[in-house]
Amino acid sequence: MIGVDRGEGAALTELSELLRTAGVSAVGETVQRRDEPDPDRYFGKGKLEELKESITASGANLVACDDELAPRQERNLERELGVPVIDRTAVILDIFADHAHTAEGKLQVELAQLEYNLARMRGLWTHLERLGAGIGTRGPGESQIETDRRLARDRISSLRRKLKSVEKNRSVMRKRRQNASVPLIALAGYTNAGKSTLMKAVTGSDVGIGDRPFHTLDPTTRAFEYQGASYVMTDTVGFIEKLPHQLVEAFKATLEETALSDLILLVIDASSGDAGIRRELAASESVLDEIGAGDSPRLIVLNKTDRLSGEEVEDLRLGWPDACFVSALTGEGIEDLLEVVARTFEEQMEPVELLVPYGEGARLHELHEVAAAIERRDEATGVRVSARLPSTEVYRFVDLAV
Ligand SMILES: Nc1nc2c(ncn2[C@@H]2O[C@H](COP(=O)(O)OP(=O)(O)OP(=O)(O)O)[C@@H](O)[C@H]2O)c(=O)[nH]1
Ligand SMILES: [Mg+2]
Repeated sequence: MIGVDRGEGAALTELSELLRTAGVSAVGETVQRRDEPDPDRYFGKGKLEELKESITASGANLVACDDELAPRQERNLERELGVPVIDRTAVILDIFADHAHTAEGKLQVELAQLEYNLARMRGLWTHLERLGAGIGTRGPGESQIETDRRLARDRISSLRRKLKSVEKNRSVMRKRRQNASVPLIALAGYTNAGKSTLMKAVTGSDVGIGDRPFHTLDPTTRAFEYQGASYVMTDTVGFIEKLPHQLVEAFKATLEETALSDLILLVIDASSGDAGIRRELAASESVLDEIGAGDSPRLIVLNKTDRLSGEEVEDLRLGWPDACFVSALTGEGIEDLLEVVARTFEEQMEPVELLVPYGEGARLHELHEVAAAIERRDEATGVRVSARLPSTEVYRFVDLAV
């Protein structure tokens, strides 16, 4: 494993986790302290020599880089080192390809992989073009790559079209949920933080849980009730630092579930230490920004408290006074979390008493679209309705208030 320490102390533990998930075992790491990777070879000359020696000594047959490599860096490294070189993005794409189960997930991963490969082919192609211009010929390699690029582009357009139609289905379902005006809660956060475990603890539904990054790729939505009110919870793909933008792009539709939710539970592994918590939070915030959920209401959930001592939890509470502390595994704190969630939604809803005159079915319909906890009673002049309305919608019905 290779990486650059930009002064924050590069830890390749995450890369080794990713590699383990992809079925590769790491035998060593070489890190260089520098502001930016070398644009041509990633490392400087001396470090490259050191790397060569450690490859020979360890018998490694693959080099994995913690950053996304420019095609040129990748090519130069392979030439110098004599072993295949892959970057972080390729490793993550590989894991995604392995974990995608639904038709949509598979399409999304293939799209991301093609985009990634196309960029690489383009790099190779410009390189050959330069050579070609030098010796004044068009090499066969070049036309082959042109064909490959065209095929890749065709496939990309066809994948985009297919994804569009899947998306349409999804938005119909989402619309139906929104109309039912059941609050939608989305789980978001670092991969392996325990989102799916929390989903299971809250909804009782049997979702996939695994001690490896990116176990969940396909979104799951489950309903649950708390104190008589209904909610819907969605669990989706986890985040990571430097999440390949091709993936964010390809998973836009999936991630939209998160962006459109009424409340985001930002799940963080509380046992990853203060620096770890901050890192997970920063990585999650940056993905949320990228998917347009930067301003969505959210609640920080610090999970896995069972791994901490009572004292450690108290210390964390001081630093994170607004966070909810839970153990999705033991169920500790879940009740308090749901209480906070319920209160959050209550604050956004106002109780109303309305009288809808007979013959105004359209208004009743309108009401049903946005109101919750509707109770209706037929009276002499119309339907008497008690309900809770989102504060932002109350003005639409003031004329019916009693
Ligand atoms: N000790 C402890 N382990 C937990 C807790 N919650 C989750 N885990 C473990 O953490 C690992 C990851 O849990 P998941 O629920 O799959 O995590 P996730 O956030 O859904 O991860 P991805 O879907 O891969 O992004 C599993 O091994 C869980 O058993 C907890 O509260 N305490
Ligand atoms: Mg999961």
